[in-house]
Amino acid sequence: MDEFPLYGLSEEHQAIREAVRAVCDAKVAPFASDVDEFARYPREAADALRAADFHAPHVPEAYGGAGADALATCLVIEEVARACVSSSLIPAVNKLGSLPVQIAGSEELKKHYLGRLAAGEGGFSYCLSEPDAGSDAGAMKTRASFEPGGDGGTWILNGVKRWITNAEESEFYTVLAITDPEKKARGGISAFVVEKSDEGVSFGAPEKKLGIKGSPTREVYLDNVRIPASRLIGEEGEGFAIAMQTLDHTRVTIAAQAVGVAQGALDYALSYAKERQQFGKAIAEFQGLQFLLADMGMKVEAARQMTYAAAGRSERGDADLTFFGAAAKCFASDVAMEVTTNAVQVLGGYGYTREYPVERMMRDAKITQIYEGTNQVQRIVMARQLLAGVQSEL
Ligand code: COS
Repeated sequence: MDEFPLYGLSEEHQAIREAVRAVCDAKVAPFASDVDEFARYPREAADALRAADFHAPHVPEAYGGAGADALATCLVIEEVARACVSSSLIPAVNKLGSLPVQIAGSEELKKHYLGRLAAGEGGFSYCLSEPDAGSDAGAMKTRASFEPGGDGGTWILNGVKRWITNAEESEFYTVLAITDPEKKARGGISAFVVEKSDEGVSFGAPEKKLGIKGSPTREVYLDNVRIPASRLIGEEGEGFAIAMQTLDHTRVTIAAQAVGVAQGALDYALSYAKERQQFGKAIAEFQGLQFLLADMGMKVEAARQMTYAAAGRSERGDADLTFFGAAAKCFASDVAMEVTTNAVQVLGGYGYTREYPVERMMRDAKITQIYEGTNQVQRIVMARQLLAGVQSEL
């Protein structure tokens, strides 16, 4: 009951929002345009988030982390995305990459890797997708074969992972690989922790993207990478289920990112509309524009409420999280695309130039409809849940 007093944020959650916003106003927003313009890593944001312990807030206190719950983690990501979407991928992808360890890893793996992540010794990326395995994640070809021997044996990984956010920047990688080609997604895929420093790990050139230009996206090459058996996450064959369970939780964080960028664009459009004079008055006084702004505000708020509701389910591990994670991500990202596009419209010709931030926000928003499962995949996930009778009891 304390979590959502009178269906609002607790004082603790509000305080977290204010604290992140202060960091973002001072150390993230001022660099957002430069980061985009030069497609450079948001080093200032990374340092500031690390200093304030917002770089991987989800890591439990038991492993040296800030111990933020799912809603607090969403608030961090939302606020960072409001200032700079590229920077918001730091806390978001650190959660995505490390959640498999947190969900299914041995105590030894958790202590070692969650501890190092929390301490700022390296970021964590997630390697599921491949050149020919995007929506059809089960079609992956990366192979892990086992070689028995002293100390429990060795896993040898070979393959190519594509679209890996923060690749090369991160020290740690959760890698999904085939361990039984007959079974594939049904018991034939396993999850492993790979380190950047492992022999045989290398990276492709950064992708030249439409948006989130400050967040490096590269291929990850695994060429006879030999890792100890202790780096297997969970049991052999559990990898696909762990990967899907992870996405159930982290799709909520993408929804938060989408809400953040939409709010950033709305804030800018509102202040511009009050300043910009045409026909002798501020354009905010025209009802046609007011209707547009009202729709933007209404949709951002609906997306936010859905995201927070999904975050509550993520924190509690409710049975309908799969539906809510997909629904929040799909709805919020569609709203982000619409609201950022309309923010460009409010600014007219100015909005179409790089002198103003809304075109960056529009380009950044687009990815939220694509990654962590396209919105078409989200609709497949939702429909399956509905047809299976897994629905909210609210
Ligand atoms: N939680 C736990 N386990 C799950 C799960 C979930 N949400 N969803 C699936 N699984 C497990 C199940 O155990 C299932 O086996 P059973 O049906 O025998 O129980 C197994 O995984 C295979 O699931 P499914 O049959 O649904 O797999 P499909 O190949 O049909 O794929 C989709 C389903 C398309 C939904 C899935 O591949 C997907 O989410 N694709 C998008 C991937 C993605 O988000 N990529 C972005 C990469 S991260 S940037």
